[in-house]
Amino acid sequence: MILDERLIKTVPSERQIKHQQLEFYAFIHFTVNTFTDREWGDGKESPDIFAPSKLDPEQWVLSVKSAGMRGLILTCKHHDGFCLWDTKLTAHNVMNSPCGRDIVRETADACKKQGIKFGVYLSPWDRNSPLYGRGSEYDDFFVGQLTELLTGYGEVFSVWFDGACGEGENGKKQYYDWERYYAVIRRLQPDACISVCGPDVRWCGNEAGHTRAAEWSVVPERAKDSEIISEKSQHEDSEEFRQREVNARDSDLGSRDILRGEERLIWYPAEVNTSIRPGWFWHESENDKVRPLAELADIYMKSVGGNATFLLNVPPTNEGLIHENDVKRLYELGGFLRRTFAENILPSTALSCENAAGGHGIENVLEDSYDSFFMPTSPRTEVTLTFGKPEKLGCLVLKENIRMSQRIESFAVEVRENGVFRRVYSGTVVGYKRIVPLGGVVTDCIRISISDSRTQPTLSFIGAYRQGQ
Ligand code: FUL
Repeated sequence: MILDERLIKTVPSERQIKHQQLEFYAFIHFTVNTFTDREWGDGKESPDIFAPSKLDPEQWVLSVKSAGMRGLILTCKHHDGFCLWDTKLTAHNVMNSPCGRDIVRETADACKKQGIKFGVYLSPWDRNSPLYGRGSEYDDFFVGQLTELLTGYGEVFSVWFDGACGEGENGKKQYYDWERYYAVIRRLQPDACISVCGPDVRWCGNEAGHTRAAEWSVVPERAKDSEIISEKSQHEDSEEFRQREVNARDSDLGSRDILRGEERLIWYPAEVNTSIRPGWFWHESENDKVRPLAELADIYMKSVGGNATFLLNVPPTNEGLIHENDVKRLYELGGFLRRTFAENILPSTALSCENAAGGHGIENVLEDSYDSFFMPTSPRTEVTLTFGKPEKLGCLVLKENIRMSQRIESFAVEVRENGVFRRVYSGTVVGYKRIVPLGGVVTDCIRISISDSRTQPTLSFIGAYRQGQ
């Protein structure tokens, strides 16, 4: 019955599960670029220009929290090499600027105080360091930077590396010793995920917020080496890149056909990263270009609701605050999510299913936990949700027990109207979470049919939500 043992033996690590459960978290891009109106600095900027007059990392944290985000990743050092913390390894840092405050410390503390996770972006490409391009001398310096960040600022949930690798101030390129960097991170922060240029979280392949209809978490190991996703991130400072979508060749990374014949499979879940504005850094000219609520809500539904996580960048201004237009949009997004998922009506719904395996009955989907889950005796099954009266529904949420890998490959949702079932959705991946939009359909009964699965499918949770007001 099992299609291929290796497929379902490929499961997430605990750190990957914890990371995926964060679902939605913020990127904060802030450095000298904020003051030069550029996207990439050249490393020659004077620390004197870094002078935010109203710097308030707690305002950043409160703003992103209002959108429902559960973590924040700060650009501790971008390609320009300017460090936002009190580092002993280079003078090119915030303590030698008019700001004079350890921004990494203040941000990590604000996250802790407000109960969200803190993560670090540290650019391996460093256009300021004279050591860059000098092999292990630079690796020592970079490992020293990692060590400061991973030992001095409390728990870190993500170490986010992009793949940009240009020339340093001496005109040379550096060949990064990734394995050495990874070993340091594992030793100092074993629970942190190493994202994008790392083994734990996969870049979705674009920076525009474009999502795949089928985003698999079990993929060939080759996905780690950029062979499938041709670039791990932006390699040139171009707006065109930031808007680029996934190309067709990359649209399916893990279907049964793709995995067939692959020797090594890994659990490598996707993260969708994009900015709330056109740029990663703040530009005054983009204050009126904050993305509309509908667009952000759509990316949320298709990323978090499409078996990926959502990393949304919100850049502070040169005053050191999130701009009021972004603050407003984040709050609106939070409101939209609170309304959309206000009440799960499943507990007062009659549930029935075909062929539940012993101990894995359908009632287990009421509790959102991997300890109790529904599992039928065969790869196909049908689950029926019968409401006491017609309900106007906004969406349905399905979750697999990913501790047992992802198994579902094909499913459909039908709604009953005037006694007749009508198919409103058909899909492939469920994985960690699938949000099925129902668009306000009025129905007294929903049928979920799983028509294909790698072996007996699991559902750890089902939620049904009324249309938000
Ligand atoms: C890329 C960088 O070049 C961009 O500036 C930005 O930081 C993005 C998230 O990653 O590789």
